[in-house]
Amino acid sequence: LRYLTSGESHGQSLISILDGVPSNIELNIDEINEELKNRQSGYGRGKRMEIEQDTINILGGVRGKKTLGGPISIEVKNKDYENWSKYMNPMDDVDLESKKVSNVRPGHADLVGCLKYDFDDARNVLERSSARETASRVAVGAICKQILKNFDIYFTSHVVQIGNIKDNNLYEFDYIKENVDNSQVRCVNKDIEKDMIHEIDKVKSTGDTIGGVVEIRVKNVIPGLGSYTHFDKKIDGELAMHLMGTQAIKGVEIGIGFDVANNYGSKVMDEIIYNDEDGIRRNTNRLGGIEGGMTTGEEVIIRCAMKPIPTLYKPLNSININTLESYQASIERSDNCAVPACSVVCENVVAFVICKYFLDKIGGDNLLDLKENYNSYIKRLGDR
Ligand code: EPS
Repeated sequence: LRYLTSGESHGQSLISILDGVPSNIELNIDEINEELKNRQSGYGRGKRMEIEQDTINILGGVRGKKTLGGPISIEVKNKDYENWSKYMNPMDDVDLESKKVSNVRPGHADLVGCLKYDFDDARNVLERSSARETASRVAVGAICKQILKNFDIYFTSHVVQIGNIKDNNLYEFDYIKENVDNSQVRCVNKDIEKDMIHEIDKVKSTGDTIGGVVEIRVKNVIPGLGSYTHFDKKIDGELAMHLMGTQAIKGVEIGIGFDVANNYGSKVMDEIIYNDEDGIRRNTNRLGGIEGGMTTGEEVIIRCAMKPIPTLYKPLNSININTLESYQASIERSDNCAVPACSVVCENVVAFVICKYFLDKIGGDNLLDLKENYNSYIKRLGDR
């Protein structure tokens, strides 16, 4: 399973091509669009979200709602392109001056992007580095979820920190899944939610931005996705790569994460138990469902730290890349907190990786073969 995305934030469309999906998987377009809507609805987003109402248009690889086994091409249109075609049209002459960005923003891809690609205009960089691209990644992940639904593998995510407001409570998977979409900040504790909203408002009033931490959970993952046999087959490595490759993510933890360093071994490992009903289980899940680069069958638990968005309404000191004079960074329309959106994005990014490793492990060109292979693996594990 692999995918590519293409498209600029204010271009015509975002396009993704997802290759390796088995045939005869039924797709539910409403569920995919619901994911896209959730990505857009978080508290703290800017004016752009009032313009866009993202929905997907499937251009290939699917017939009569069922996958054909070939690459699936997915389009998410940018409604804002109407207002940007004179600056962004790919093949006509365009107005290069009106939207030119020369005062590069600290913490953004602007500066190094211009140096590396030989641009005098950071617009050429920010259009692609923009987190608008995550709409494509959510669409791809949403399709992966629909593949895995056939095997009762489910995903959820929530916000556990905005700035220094933390939700340290432990929640069951189902509680998060049932409640998270009712919260504007994707926090399932009503009191903490209020504090988070207050924090976002406070930060916005000062022209600043704020980051946070999101937690992703995956339920009913079979044991043995990934492998200990080589570094690049370890599923935790691949999860970290895809998540760190998501705009603004600065850290990824699995299970208790960095806390492994603060505790003795007896408080880090999960004891192994067996009973006839549940089979082989772990008594705790501190290692977040991954041991030796392989899923254990326990819930996969991942946390990601998102940095505050670098586009500030009270800009930091920087330089003009063309004159090299000191300037304040450019002010662009922006979100002041995108942590709730990041929770939806990371959940779908994880769905792609889990699906990729699931298909690698189970194999099968079509849903029937996949189910047979799955059943035979589960039966063999059950016999142990
Ligand atoms: C973004 C800037 C804002 C965000 C955008 C990401 O857009 P604009 O420049 O049009 O105001 O709203 O996010 C999205 C459009 C999105 O769909 O998530 C940036 O600079 O990264």
